Amino acid sequence: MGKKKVRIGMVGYKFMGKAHSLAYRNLPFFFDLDAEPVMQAIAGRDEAGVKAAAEKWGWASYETDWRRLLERDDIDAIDIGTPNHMHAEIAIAAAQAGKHVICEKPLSMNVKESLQMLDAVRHAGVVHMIGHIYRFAPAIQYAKKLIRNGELGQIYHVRAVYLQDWIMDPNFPLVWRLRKDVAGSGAHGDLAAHIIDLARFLVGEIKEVTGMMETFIKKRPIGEMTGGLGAAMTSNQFGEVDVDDAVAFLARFEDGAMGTFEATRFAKGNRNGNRIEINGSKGSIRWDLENMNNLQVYLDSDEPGMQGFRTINCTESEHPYASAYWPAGHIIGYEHTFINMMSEFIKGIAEGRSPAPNFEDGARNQCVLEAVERSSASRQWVNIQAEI
Ligand code: SOE
Repeated sequence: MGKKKVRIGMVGYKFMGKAHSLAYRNLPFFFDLDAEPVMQAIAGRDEAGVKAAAEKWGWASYETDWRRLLERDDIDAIDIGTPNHMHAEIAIAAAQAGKHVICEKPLSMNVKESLQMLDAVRHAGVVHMIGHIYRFAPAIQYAKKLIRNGELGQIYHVRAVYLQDWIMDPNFPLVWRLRKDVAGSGAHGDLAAHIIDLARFLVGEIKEVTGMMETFIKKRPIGEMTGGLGAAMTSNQFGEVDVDDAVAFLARFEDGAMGTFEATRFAKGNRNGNRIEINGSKGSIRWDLENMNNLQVYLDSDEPGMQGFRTINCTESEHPYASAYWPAGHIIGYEHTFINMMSEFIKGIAEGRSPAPNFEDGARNQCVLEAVERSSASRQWVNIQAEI
């Protein structure tokens, strides 16, 4: 008997469209699962663009209206890689049409929408997942194992930053990622959402936050994204930037740890500086995306005189996902985190369960995002109210 096929319909064909396409293509090459993805159809509004993407990345067909994907009975799962303001509408419609769904982060524009999305997938009984890829780096998975096994002891500190610099030029245009009506927020939903996910995964739930947000460049020429993180001006007119360029917040975790978080697109020289350090009563870990295979570990149990941070190259068979690829020491990269994530999505569909991170994680993440926004506006500490 052949493998179960999971026929994917993907919405969006820019940066995330490319990353997800590559993951579906390479998944059966590296993972031997009971089911495999079929790249059935890709959707996008611009016919020339979506057709070219379909041909280049290997999709069997294309549509110029995402709703067509939901009407087709040769599609089992919908993959959403659109700008954020479309996530809720597509995900809810997909669930109502009985399709499994994977959605890019942040889950939605606000908590209300996230809860509606969660309600829709639960009600329909479909498998759901959100695209927080960084928890699928073998080094992060291994850090989780160390923390779960108590190797770090009681966790006292979480110190996380996500630093980029790609919009610092004042002439970088006002693209969808800088518009509140399309993105919801700026560095906050784009970058802080990732480090919140890492912290929730590794340490647990956040109880309360106090934060500040800043927009350094308040007007920019109108423009649009051109693929990846490239952009072009489409007009000489200027528009107002109504999202944050940077955010910082303090957090208290339910288990007593304290956290500091910073996400910015204004940290010169930092192209994709996603870093986290966790300190416990018996040890610490440090991770840096730009050196993503390495995990730095300090353990108090090391003999005196030999104590210090050691660097573990997480490419050994003990490190989750690593053995799907190459022999030890043969490193993997950014795109492999997407393949690892898709392996869980496809497995989840075959087994009829929603793997983490799913819409519940997305909604809890959104509760933290929204609490930080409220705290920044009110200059008060805000409790996380997760009605989930
Ligand atoms: C741009 O800031 C971006 O591509 C984010 O949108 C992604 O979520 C992050 O993984 C890398 O940076």
